[in-house]
Amino acid sequence: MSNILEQMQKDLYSGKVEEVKKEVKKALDEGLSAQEILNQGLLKGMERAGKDFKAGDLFIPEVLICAKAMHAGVDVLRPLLVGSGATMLGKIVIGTVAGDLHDIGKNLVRMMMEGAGFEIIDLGVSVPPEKFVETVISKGAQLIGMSALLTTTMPSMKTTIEALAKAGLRDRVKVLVGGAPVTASFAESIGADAYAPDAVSAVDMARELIM
Ligand code: B1M
Repeated sequence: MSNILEQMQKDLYSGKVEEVKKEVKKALDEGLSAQEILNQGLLKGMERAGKDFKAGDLFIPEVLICAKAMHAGVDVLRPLLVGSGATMLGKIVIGTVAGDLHDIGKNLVRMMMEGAGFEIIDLGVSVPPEKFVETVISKGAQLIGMSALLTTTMPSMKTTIEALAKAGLRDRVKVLVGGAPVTASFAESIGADAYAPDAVSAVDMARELIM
């Protein structure tokens, strides 16, 4: 692996925001692709932080600092991942479900969807079911994308689908779910239309569902 990617992983793990930004720019200058830098540099660094967090070797403030460095690196890549001049394929409301503050994966999904030409309304984190429903009505969205990273917040996906049905919207809005603990069988069990394991397949699924 290129030295710059290894250094990027280390600096992301140490939360060195400015260094990570510089390394992302340098890696681009060296000819690495945005996707390669994202997968082999930034996400690998975050993965290491995740392992150590799980093992109890890193604590929340430290993981937050890693996440800040991750966001800084992704910001540099954003124009390349998102592309330009794409036409709007449809409207998607996206958010992390109620009680859940994890947004790195959701932001990647949003970026990829924007890049593919969808109009995205991002409700942020800890989005209650009624907020999803309200936004579908006010913005006329065709799809809701929900992200959950905690097993304890996954049930909010089901509650949101029930709230859509109660509002009489279920027939005209598709539901896509994802996030590390979410599976295809869970998606099916709660009545979602689709599950995507990563940001790239989320775009494929959205295309299939809306178009
Ligand atoms: Co938290 N956390 N965290 N955390 N955190 C996890 C998720 C955990 C697995 C760590 C662990 O113990 N191993 C664990 C959950 C355990 C469980 O539920 N089974 C956990 C926990 C327990 C917690 C707290 C409860 C800790 C505590 O307080 N004791 C707490 C909860 C706070 C809350 O949400 N209410 C907490 C807090 C935090 C931080 C705030 C410190 C920080 C979040 C910062 C932020 O997001 N801005 C954080 C982080 C960073 C993590 C880990 C380390 C990394 C998550 C991440 O960003 N991954 C995570 C450990 C891990 O996952 N290994 C962990 C990278 C990201 C690109 O992947 O989000 O999976 P991911 O997204 C992927 C796919 O899943 C998919 O595409 C993305 C890109 O390919 N995808 C979708 C995601 N959403 C999608 C939506 C789609 C389709 C695909 O359609 C709409």
